Amino acid sequence: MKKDNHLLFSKMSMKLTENDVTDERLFKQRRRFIKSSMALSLGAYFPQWVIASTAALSAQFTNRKKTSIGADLKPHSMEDIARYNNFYELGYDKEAPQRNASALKTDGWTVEIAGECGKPGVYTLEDILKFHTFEERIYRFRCVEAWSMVVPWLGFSLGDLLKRFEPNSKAKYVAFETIYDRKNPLPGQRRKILDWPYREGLRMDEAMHPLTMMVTGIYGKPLPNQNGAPLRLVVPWKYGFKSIKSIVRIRFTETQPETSWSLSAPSEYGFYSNVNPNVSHPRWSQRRERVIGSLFKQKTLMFNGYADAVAHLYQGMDLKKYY
Ligand SMILES: Nc1nc2c(c(=O)[nH]1)N[C@H]1C(S)=C(S)[C@@H](COP(=O)(O)O)O[C@H]1N2
Ligand SMILES: [Mo]
Repeated sequence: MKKDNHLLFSKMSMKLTENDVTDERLFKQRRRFIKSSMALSLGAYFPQWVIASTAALSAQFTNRKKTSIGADLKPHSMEDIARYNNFYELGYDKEAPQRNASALKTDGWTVEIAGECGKPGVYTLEDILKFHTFEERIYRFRCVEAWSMVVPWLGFSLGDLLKRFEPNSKAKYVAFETIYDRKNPLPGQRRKILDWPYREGLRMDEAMHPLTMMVTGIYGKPLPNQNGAPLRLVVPWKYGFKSIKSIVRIRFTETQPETSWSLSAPSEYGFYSNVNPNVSHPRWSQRRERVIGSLFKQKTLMFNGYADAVAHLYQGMDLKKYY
C-alpha cells in the first residue's frame, strides 16, 4: 500500500504550532508593517488589516519555538526559492525543475540505510521522520556558480538521524544517493549529463555537525519537488551541490565515497567544497555572489558565514587549495 506523503506531512505539521515557523505571508506583512511604521509618524492612521494582524504577528515572531539560527537573515520569497533551481534529474535550465516537478513521484518513499552500522535496512519515510522534532533554521545558501539565496528550511540535525542507525567505528564517511530508476528515469536522467544516480558524501564529523540538516520543508510546508522532496540534505557552509536532494540511500563507509560532481570534473568540484571566497573556481572567481531576485552582488563569506561553527573541522588542511 502506498503512503501519501502529504497526509504524512499534514500529520507531522499539526505537531508544529503556527508560532513555530515563518509563514511567508505573515513575514511579508510584517515587513510591510515595518515599512509603513517608518513612513508614518506616531499617531497616524494605520489601515485596519495592519492592526488586526499585529497581534498574530507578534505571536508569530516572538513566541514561536524555533532556533535563533538565521533570525537576522531575510529569507527569499517562496516564488524565488521554488522557481530558480538546480536539480538536473528534472532538467538543466534553472526553471526546468519547477516545470518538470510532477515527474518526481514521492509516494511510498523509502530510504535504504547501508554499510558500517548496526541497523541497516529499508526504512519508510515515516520511520525516518518519527522521533524527530522539526525546527526552522534560516540559512544562507551559496551555489558554486556564484549565486545565493536565503532559505527558511524546516527539518532536524542529520546527526540525530544517523545516530539511530548506530554507525560503528569503521564509519568514517557517509554517502548519499538520489532516486534513480534505470527503467523509468526522470526527464533529466535520460541523458548522461552526470553518472546517475546523483551521489554526494560527507566526512563523519561533518555529517554529525549540528548545523548539518536533514530537510523536509520550506516556510513550514513540505518541500516542493523541485527543491528535493521529500527529504534532502542541507550543509550551509558548503557549495550547494553538496546538499543532495530526494535521498533514497544513506551508506556509512570506511573510505571517502565517490561524488557525482567530482567524478564529472575533479579539478572543478572537490569532495570538501567548502565555500571559500579566496579560492577561485578554475573558470570564475568566488569572491562575490549574485543574490537571486536582486540586482546586487555581495561579498562571499568564508565558510558562507559559518566559520565560527565549522572552521575547526578543517584544522591542518590547506584552505588555499580548491577542495
Ligand atoms: N539530486 C540532486 N541534488 C542536487 C542537485 C542536483 O542536480 N541533483 N543540484 C545541487 C545544486 S548544484 C544546488 S545549487 C542545489 C540547489 O538547491 P535548490 O534548488 O533547492 O536551491 O541542489 C543541489 N542538490
Ligand atoms: Mo549549485
